[in-house]
Amino acid sequence: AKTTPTAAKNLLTTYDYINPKPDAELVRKSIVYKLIFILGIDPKDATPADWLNAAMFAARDLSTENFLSTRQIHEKFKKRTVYYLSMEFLMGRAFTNSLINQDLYGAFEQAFKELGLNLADISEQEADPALGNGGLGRLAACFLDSLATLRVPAVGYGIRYQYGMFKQEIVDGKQIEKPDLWLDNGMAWQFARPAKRFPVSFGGTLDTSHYPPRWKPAEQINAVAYDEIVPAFGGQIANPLRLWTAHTGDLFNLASFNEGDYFSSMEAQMKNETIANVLYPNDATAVGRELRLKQEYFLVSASVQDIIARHLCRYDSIHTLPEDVAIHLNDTHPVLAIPELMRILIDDYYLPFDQAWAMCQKIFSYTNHTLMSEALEKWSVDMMAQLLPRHLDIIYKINHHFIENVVRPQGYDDDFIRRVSIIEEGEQRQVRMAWLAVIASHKVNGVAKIHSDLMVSSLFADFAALFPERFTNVTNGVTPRRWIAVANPKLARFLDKHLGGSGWLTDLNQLNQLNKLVDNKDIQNEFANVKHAAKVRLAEYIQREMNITINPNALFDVQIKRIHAYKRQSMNVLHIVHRYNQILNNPNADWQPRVFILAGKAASSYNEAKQTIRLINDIAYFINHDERVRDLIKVVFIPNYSVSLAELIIPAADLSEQISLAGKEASGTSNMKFALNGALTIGTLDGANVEILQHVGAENIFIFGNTVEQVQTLYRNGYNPYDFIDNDPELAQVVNQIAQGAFSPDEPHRYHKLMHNRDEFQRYADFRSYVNAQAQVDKLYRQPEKWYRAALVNMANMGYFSSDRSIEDYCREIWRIEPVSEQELPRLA
Ligand code: CR6
Repeated sequence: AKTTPTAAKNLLTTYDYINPKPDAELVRKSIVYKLIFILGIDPKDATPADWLNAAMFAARDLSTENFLSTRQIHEKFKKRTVYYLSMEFLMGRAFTNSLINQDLYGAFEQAFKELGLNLADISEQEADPALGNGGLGRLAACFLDSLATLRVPAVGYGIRYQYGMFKQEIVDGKQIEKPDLWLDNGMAWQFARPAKRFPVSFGGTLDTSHYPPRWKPAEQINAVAYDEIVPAFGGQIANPLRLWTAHTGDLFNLASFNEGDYFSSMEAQMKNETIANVLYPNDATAVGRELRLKQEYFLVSASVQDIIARHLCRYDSIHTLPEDVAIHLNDTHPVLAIPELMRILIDDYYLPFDQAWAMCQKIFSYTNHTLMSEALEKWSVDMMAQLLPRHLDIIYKINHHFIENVVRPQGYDDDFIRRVSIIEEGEQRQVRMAWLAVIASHKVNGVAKIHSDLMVSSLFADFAALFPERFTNVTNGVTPRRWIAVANPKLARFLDKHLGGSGWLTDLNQLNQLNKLVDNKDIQNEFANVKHAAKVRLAEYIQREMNITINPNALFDVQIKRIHAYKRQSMNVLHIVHRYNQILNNPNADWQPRVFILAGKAASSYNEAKQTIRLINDIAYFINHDERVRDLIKVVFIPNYSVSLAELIIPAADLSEQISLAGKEASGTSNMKFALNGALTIGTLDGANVEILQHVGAENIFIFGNTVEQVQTLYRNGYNPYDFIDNDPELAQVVNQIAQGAFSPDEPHRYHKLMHNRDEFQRYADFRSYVNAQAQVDKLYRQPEKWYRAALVNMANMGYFSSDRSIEDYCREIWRIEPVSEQELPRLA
């Protein structure tokens, strides 16, 4: 039943939109057509948001053929495919990105000009879908861009949360969380797939009197798909991001309905509607909530069912699954995909356990994104027994198989077995999801070299002894399409000019050629102008949105990321206050003016992080209004950090703050985006900073602070913050000022606890070396020739940090996937 009428087939290859490429005239007609016939709006009444929707439909049309033909190629050549499972995709705005990837920006710009409108203003109407918390979700988005651009057969699977990351407002210096209504204006970018639905079951009982045991679930929810097109740079290929939503119409409590209790079956319906409602606003902290577990199972159950259905379209046997399919687990959140696939293979396809297990081990791979113990998911055995009895049963069997067939034969003792068991014993028995991921996967990787090494020597040391060849590293990367071409068009033109074309966009190592130009004064100046223009643009935004005036000639010192104690925003604050004191002590010295720019969200339940936001705002208010500092310091906390704000801020940064405690930031990815945009890094030997140092050279980066080994020694010797405070009078002054209310006179003890806690992340130990490194920054900035030379060297050596390189590593080392070849591409008529 898969025939295509000939007439429709022809349309698929001769659609005159793509061949030849549309000009402004055709684009304008298409936009107006969409406005009238799809949206039903008279052009004379259209708002900018209406125009955006019309334009998005017009742009979507232009990638739809590629999207459909990509699927056809994959089917025709039976391309082995990677399925990337992630609870988060922080895609950012789609419209401008799609125009740039398809080389249509000019045509759309011209079309809007003819309509008397401005494309840049229209693009600003787009909601920024924030279906992720931070680095992990944005990494997934960069990876999708690279997968498409490299023509890798790939599907992203996630959840279409009704409410993404909350909208942050700052009221009286405090974070206020408001719902993010990203779907309010419609979502022209996604195709609804009402027919693509899979039932997801929960609860009930397990009847073990049969083999395989029979799971009789209590509830069933339908997962329904929405597909978002992920266009490759250069057109031709487009992959899907498939996002699941709960079909609320047919949520049903089968058990109570069968018992005739219609009312309580409705009650379950109400409760379950929330499954795809909200993204958990947490970053590096685990949530032990039942709804979270349900969300995770909802994602993997729908996705695994879909993966199998797709496989069976190509092959008539389930046995070929491992040749056809690679499933990647983005952190532990989707790890239930392992018992879910086992369940389907055993219960629905009657495969013996050993055979199903062997298949899983070929199919799954897993990325670890943190060593912080609070972020390693564990679910209580009791809760899992309630919600997913069959899966718990399978996990027990996996654990038994692992201990009896893998661990014991190697002669390990009971203590070792207790440590590696998937089930953590104790008052509350728990399922260790990371252990399950490691045991089931053929490859486990960390996200930067130092992180992968620490992963093997600490968190997974026991497993590394069992499976030494299983562990590997893939250093993170970022896409130059979004982080230069979309975010910083002036820099893109600069690179085009000096690198002889735009080849760098898909081959970032070409930036290397800049190395021979770094001493050229004209080129330094030209880059300084690019930087200045971005700073002016940001200054205008800050003036308009926050009514704060900043000087674009000052040094822009930027820290933007989730607010977390380990990222040490409060150490940044210590330096700001220290500098403030120095200026007041010595007002006539030749100070380098600086603007400190911070942004980021705190998880709603994370008090210390919220206090930090408030402290930054209190200090900003105080210092910005102190006449005596004469604009030598300005402090700005920009509310509601998002991908689109990052696109505005990163190009404008002179200095990138990457100051986490060594050993705590697995990789970081904004560090790469900043350096790629010609900012210099001040940072610790943590995460990818270490590799950035290796690539740009010690003279072009400001490294400070204790190493991982020194940090561990301090911990081991019983770290005492007062060893540092009491021995550094300037530090003691800063701590006392903040703790005693110098910046919160209306409530003097507001920050007492924040300053006098146990300083888990050793801010005080690194303070002095941080302040010294900051002095080096000032010194270099006063020598523009040296500064811009260093900035150019940074850019020139960032080729390695393209997400294209990361994805090539994954394809080769982990997934064994071949891209669509030149020959397999459809030929344009
Ligand atoms: N918080 C790491 O902390 C890393 C990203 C992407 C993080 C960060 O250093 O760059 O993942 N970890 O690999 C988690 O989310 C668990 C992050 O974004």
